[in-house]
Amino acid sequence: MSIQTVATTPFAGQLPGTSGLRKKVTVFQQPHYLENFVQALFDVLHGDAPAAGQTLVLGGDGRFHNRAAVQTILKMAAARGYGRVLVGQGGILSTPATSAVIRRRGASGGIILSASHNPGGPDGDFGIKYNATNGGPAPEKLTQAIYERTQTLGQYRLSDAPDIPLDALGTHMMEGMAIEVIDPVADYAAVQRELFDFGAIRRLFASGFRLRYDAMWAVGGPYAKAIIEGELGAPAGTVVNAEPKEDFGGLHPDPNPAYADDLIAHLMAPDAPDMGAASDGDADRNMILGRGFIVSPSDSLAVLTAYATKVPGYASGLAGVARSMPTSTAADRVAKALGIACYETPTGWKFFGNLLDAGKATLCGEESYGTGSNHVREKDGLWAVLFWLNLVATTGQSVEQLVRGLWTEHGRCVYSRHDYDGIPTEQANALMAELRAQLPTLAGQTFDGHRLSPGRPKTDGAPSGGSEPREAGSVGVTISWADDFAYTDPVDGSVSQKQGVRVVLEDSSRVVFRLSGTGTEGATLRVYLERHEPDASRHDVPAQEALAPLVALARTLARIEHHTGMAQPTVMT
Ligand code: VG1
Ligand code: CO
Repeated sequence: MSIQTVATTPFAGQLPGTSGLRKKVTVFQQPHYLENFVQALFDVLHGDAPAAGQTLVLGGDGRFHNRAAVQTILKMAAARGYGRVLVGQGGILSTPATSAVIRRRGASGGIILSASHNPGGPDGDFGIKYNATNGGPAPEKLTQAIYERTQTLGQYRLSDAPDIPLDALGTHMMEGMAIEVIDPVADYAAVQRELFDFGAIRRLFASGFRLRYDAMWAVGGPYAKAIIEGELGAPAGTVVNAEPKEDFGGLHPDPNPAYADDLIAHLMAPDAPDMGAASDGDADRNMILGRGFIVSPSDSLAVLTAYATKVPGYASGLAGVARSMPTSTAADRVAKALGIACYETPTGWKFFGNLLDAGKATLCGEESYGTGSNHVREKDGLWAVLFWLNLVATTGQSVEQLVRGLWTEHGRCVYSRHDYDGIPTEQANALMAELRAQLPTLAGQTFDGHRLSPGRPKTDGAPSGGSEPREAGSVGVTISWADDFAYTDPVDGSVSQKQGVRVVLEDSSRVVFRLSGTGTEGATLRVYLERHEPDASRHDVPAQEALAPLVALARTLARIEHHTGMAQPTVMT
């Protein structure tokens, strides 16, 4: 065994996006591609010094290329002088489990191999990201430094040791570094046990409560099996599609109404179970359903916030709640009623880390099916399912009743996200540039359902939408304000600009536009739509119908069809 130095040249584009570096598997399979990124990471973390005595956590969502990448990273960590690597059995660790292991074992950080909700397999996507000592995703300062290092890299170092057997628990040595193959579930399960009333959930299942948990052939399966069926006594078969596959069965492991159609069909059937749930590729996302009822992720965060004190881990109350900017304002309304702070951050879990570390927020959530708390520093799919189970068990209310209670008290934040996938990057950039150029003149403009026109200057008491009568049930048609969201981190003062164009109407309805930072092909435009409906008699109007006037405004304002050639979104959630 010896340490080799390999000459290399920089690759363009190794800039991590919303959640790590994601590229096609074929890109990661190029000689030196993964090695360059990992060397850049180690150089930024340790400078010229060895990582002596430090512990690294390593694992991934089990997708195609996971095993090969784990072996490469072990050899590079050995060359870097790490004292110990904790690697999940079979190279597997879910994203929230990695966060839990880093925190519980006092590791200096961890590497997660995942492209999360993106499809897998030899033609699919692969990804890598680094989580720091607090267990959370590397902040932008760090990802930027890694990127800069990738652009000047001339060599990397790795051991020429043989591959390590990963399928059995045990410890191996490589160049003086200990490699411990750990149970991927143990630390994670210990964290959940401290938070939830497992006894109450066990009694719920014993009373005949039926759950269908769809792990989408991804890494959530082993965790859900061990905890929900194993510890909580749910009948065998509660967790379906539970075995992690390298290509997720050829499906998108993305729990939303577009890709979890099988689960939705089960929950809409006459003999539907009481609750449905799903998690994504790396098990940090969650989708919650009641019998015949789909819970919007923004509502889920609001319900968890409202009822948190029913759960042992949060019984003493919440310090605050945080949501990503495009997530609906339902949580804000609950926070206000509870008298706690609500923070609005840019999209991506890395922005919650400081708020959690500083004790400013206890719960966090995103509209993209992500919810979590200060128990780890990642969103956590199974945690959200356990939270809902605990609430159902202790309140005696169904999933639907819990959400309807929220609506009755605070009104319904009708919400949808429309994605336009696979837009040529230049066209997507042109669309955003045009939107940004309009920002200074948008306030006061009116929209009649077809076109925008400069608003009449407001006079006292005059209806702001012009003299035409509004359609019954139409949204407010005058733009109140518009901007490009910028965030100043309240803890370290770091500033993140251009985080999404917000257009807010006089009745507080909202349209937000931003480009995805997780895709690997062209660009994805995300259009987020929100409208508050206080009138309970209108709470059952389907979201797409209630939001149709806002959709028309969004399409006109951004000239979506002109720029993309698309008359309809690819995915609506
Ligand atoms: C998307 C979501 C964002 C989420 C991110 C990572 O990012 O919008 O809310 O944090 O995915 O989720 P973007 O930039 O594509 O909109 V995961 O589960 O893929 O790590
Ligand atoms: Co994910």
